[in-house]
Amino acid sequence: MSEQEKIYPVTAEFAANAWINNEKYQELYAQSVENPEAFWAEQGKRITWFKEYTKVKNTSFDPHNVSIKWYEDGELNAAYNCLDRHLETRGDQTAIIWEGDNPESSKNITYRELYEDVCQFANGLKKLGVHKGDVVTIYMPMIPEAAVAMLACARIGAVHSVVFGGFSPDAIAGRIINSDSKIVITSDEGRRGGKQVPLKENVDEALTNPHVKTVEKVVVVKCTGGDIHWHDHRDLWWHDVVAGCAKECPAEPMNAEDPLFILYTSGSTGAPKGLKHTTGGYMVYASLTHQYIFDYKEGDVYWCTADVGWITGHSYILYGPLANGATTLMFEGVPSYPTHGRMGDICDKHQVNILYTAPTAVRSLMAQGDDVMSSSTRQSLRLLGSVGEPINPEAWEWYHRVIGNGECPIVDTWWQTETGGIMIAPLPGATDLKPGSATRPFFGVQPALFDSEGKELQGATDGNLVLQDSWPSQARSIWGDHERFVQTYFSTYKGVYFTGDGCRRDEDGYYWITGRVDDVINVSGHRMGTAEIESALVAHKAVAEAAVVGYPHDIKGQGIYIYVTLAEGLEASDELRIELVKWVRKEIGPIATPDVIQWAPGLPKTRSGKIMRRILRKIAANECDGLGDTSTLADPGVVDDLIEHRANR
Ligand code: 6R9
Repeated sequence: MSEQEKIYPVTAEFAANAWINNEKYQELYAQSVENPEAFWAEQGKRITWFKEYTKVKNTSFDPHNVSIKWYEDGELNAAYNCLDRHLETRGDQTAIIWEGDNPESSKNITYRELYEDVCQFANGLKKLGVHKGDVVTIYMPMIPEAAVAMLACARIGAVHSVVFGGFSPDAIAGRIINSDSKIVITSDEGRRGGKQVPLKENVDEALTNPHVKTVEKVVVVKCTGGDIHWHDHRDLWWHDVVAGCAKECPAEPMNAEDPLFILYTSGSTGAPKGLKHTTGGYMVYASLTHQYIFDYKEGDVYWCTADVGWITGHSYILYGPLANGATTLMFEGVPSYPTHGRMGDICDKHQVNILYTAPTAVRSLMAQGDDVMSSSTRQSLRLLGSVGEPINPEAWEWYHRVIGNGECPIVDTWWQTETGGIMIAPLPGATDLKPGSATRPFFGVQPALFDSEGKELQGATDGNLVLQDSWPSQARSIWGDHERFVQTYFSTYKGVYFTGDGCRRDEDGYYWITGRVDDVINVSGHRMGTAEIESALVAHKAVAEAAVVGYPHDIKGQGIYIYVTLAEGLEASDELRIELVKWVRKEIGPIATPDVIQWAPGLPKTRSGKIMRRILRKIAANECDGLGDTSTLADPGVVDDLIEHRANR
């Protein structure tokens, strides 16, 4: 039997004890799609509302009128749901276990302590003149203050825009400009793998951009104590901001459709898009999926290894788990420091029950061999999760056998920044697992596969993945550009949401995500637009033209392969190659570090001048025999040259 056909049935333990078994799944799923109104009216009750909703769903995917509203007349506060409502029952329970980069530093923060910290900082933000609806940019390491800052914004109705700490000054500036942020919250430096990350310095540089006009204050957490430049008129220490502030702060009543946060993500064209997420539906969906997909039970210690700079961190480190009163672990460091056994050591140290990580982390550990985890037992683990990119069956098996000691189901969760929460995933008490498949849709999610002509495909087949109706945590728009939102997601296929992913459905109705069908690449679970990398490259004076594609990479999933045509009269050299790699890191950030640069005297183009990426992808993947039809090329000779000079890697 091939690996792909192997089935891991629901374990007896999960079948008996899980929130949802298969009958329940079938029953609730049917309800959720036949009568979404009634289903979501009921699920909405898991959230505490200041004002009850009377309307539930009001959504349209009609390209002439895309409009998405859930619980639209309800009022609530996200921070209240994550904190205040737990104080009476679990004030002394640990809300956040923080594990430092240094294995000797960790601390537990109770719900009451977190509540007080959030209130105090919320008062600090108010003191700085932050009002409901203002945008606050957060560029921070994985320290508790990042969570406090996000929740403090939510508490006063400010909209947070978290920028991942691995992004460059240019990327920060772009996001600040696009969102008109008034305040930036950062720290002196971050710590990762024993090294310092110059966060404040990056913010300083971002703010030298002449187009940044809205930032009034920069709040700086003292994290490493490293040397930084200080601008008296603008910079404030976090500890000075909170000094003297009360530890009580009323939670602002927010309409369900008021924005909770903006999060930028890459698409196939143009600058990153700021997806706008709102409050009510997001909180309902994040908490519901967290409970059922991770089968979260009272007292479980839950660890999601993502960074809060990504949607996974928003929904499944912070909002979902805290809304459910969970103990959520926040890790400052990286899986390989000080040793490759670190993740297992953390599981043992904090008795982690549920571990949610990315395939790239699994593959890099797998490359170290089976005894990479020998310093830990991981006996506390009950369930494993995967997110960010397709998990290949070999990595799935290894994750199951080595990390999970062969005893833990794996929930492979497919979703996107745009979806706000998990869309397709197994429920561990209901769904037999097939390694490599995200399996079946969650409640209310209606996937379908379309061909390139826009025809819906039935049965077992391959196609482009769309979602046919709205769900509560769906992004409502692109910040400041609703037209682009409509164009990007609702114009390819009429009346449905287009995900940008390819997918196969098998005989059992299981979904297997095959990867992006657009010009987005996924490097170590980080989503990047090839167009963004190309525009960074052509901004370098030596580059006349550049084309970027992804190619299969053993650990990262996809690597970045770049074809560069040099400016007239310039010679290719190793120095120039190194310079261009550095340039891209500086322009976008280390996550966009090129893996391969091939010098290309010309790029394959159609007669109308469009670069034929299909061919470049094949050459990068070393599939030069299957180039397909090249007859539409303006100059077919270009391809032979590229094949002949394929870069070694
Ligand atoms: C949550 C997140 C979204 C893109 C998505 C898809 C890929 C995510 C996946 C997966 C296969 C999974 N993706 N989870 N592919 N199986 N379980 O990662 O959001 O950063 O917006 O990326 O990631 O291609 O379209 P985001």
